[in-house]
Amino acid sequence: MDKMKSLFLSSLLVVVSTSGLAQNPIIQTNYTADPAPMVYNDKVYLYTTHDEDNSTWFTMNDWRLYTTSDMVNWTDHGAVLSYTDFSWAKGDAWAPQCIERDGKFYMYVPMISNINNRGAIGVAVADSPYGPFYDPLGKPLVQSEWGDIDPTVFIDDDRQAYLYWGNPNLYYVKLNEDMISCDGEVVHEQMTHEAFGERKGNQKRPTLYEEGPWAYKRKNKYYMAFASTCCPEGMGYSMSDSPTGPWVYKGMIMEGDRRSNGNHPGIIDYKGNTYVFGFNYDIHFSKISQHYERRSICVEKLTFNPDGTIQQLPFWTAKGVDPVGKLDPYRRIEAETIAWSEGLKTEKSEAGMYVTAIHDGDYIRVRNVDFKKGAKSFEAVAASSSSGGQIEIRLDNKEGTLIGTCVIGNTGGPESWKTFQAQVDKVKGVHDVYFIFRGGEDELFNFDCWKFIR
Ligand code: FUB
Repeated sequence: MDKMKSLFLSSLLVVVSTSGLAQNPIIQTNYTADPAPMVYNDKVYLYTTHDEDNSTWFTMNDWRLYTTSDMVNWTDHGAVLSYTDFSWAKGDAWAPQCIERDGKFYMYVPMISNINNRGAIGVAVADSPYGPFYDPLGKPLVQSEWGDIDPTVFIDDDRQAYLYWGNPNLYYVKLNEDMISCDGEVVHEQMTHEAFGERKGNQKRPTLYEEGPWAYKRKNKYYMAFASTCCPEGMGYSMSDSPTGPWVYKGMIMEGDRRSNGNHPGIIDYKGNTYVFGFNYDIHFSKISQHYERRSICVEKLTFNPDGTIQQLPFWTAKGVDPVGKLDPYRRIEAETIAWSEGLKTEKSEAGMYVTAIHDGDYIRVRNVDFKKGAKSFEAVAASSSSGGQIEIRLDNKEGTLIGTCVIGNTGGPESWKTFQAQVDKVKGVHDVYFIFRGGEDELFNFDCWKFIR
């Protein structure tokens, strides 16, 4: 990938809001990029790439999944696919997209192929959006001599599926109904100024199209959003009356900004709104001023003009988007369901996901918790090989009303789970809930799930 790293970024130190009111970036426990949101059965499934914590360049080994039903509380499902699941791949688990067809889930992923040492696109299939995904082909779906990255997949209303991809050119091919074979030849889109805008001073990349295409349809208009120019990358888009073009460049969804070297649009309609996902480097820059590829996914709401064009957004706001649902606290909520957190990591064991690396002062915020039936007590499933700690339960902000404290003791091991209970003060209505972790200097405990009892 032809990316000039912007050295000036190393002097930028971005301060992520620690007020507990921030909503962007939406994932704080891992570095995530290249958002691929999918709506299925009234839920958003967000497939992501994953920059390793120590990544200095694009150190990316697997694809992760996060889900939400309210656009603010995101549940971490960990890695659902890795490049090691493809016998022909040797690394670089880059921008994916997953789509459902007739009850099966198809994930298109670019990797470096060990056949010709270049980027190639594979497909993995599962019976559930959570996986397990497997490689039905045992070879790339698309492999050319020029290197192929950033697939986006789209099924039109007539059920014809299309796969688009490419940097610095845009290609597409029709997919057969089986979704794992191509119908006909690969088409190289005409990279004209009219189609993708004009970039000045770069003969190899004459248009604003850089990479990361995202195909989307609304009211019979086709949209091709893409990471635009480099670097920094913004997000541009073109429109067409057909999924195969001709495309007409319409402008920027978001201008490039020094706070984000890269970008990568993912667009969905959900609960009456349209959302665009992308990423910035805020969490990374809040820790270290050196520029590395450690990115964090953000989301904003899109607004359309009557002619279908998109109103340009400012750079990612800290506020992000408003909730479009409420959290039911009387059912088991996974601890890794998080609107905002500080200091925490998540881990996957055979028993499932849990929150770990919990130290004194770290916290989780969950939003829009609906205490419509009140609550008498709180229950947490946790495990500790140390002396444990406490979970302070506070309402509406980090220093808000303390309604209870759940004491977590030693359980005999980091995955020896036990249920702990605490009485809570009277609570009614809809609140943001903060779990503030308290204890000694060492790691306190691992946190699996929680609920309130009426
Ligand atoms: O994340 C690795 C690569 O960087 C993606 O494939 C591109 O879209 C860019 O985001």
